[in-house]
Amino acid sequence: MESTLVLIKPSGVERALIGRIIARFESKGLIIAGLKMMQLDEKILREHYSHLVDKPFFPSLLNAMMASPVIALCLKGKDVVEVVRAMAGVTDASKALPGTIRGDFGMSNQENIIHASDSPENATTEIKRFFHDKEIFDYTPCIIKFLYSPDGK
Ligand code: FUP
Repeated sequence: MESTLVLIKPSGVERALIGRIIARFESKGLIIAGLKMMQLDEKILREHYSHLVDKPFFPSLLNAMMASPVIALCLKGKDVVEVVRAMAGVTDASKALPGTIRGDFGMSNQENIIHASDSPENATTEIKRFFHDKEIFDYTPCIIKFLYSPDGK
């Protein structure tokens, strides 16, 4: 089964949306394989957002991401990277569709509530960046047979 990395950003933590966001993932049938609160620093953010370090908004993005602790989640499921990106909505929350997390809870391009990995390859890298191996749990919830057919579809 595929895994992905989600961060509930300071815009989600400070606005007291942690429970509602995690509830959406649970209700969808995604398996929570890892979950923790952590304070990000410049080192990990320069790595995580290496594709953006030269952008004019990068200093502001750094401040926004260090404004409070974040919640890191490792979620598992069939095609979970694509599923969670769809649940997140487009980057600019003011343009994200109603029904998505950014669309329902945000109005900003930067303060856009969550991060979600954009490919299975990046998900593998990002899970390693935010979690130690022993913080990822391999278990099968007893509801699994009501989430998927016997052939995993
Ligand atoms: P996403 O994959 O949707 O998280 O989007 P990006 O990797 O392109 O951007 C990462 C983060 O940079 C966004 F979540 C918010 C921030 N950002 C800005 O602050 N301003 C911009 O114009 C674009 C992105």
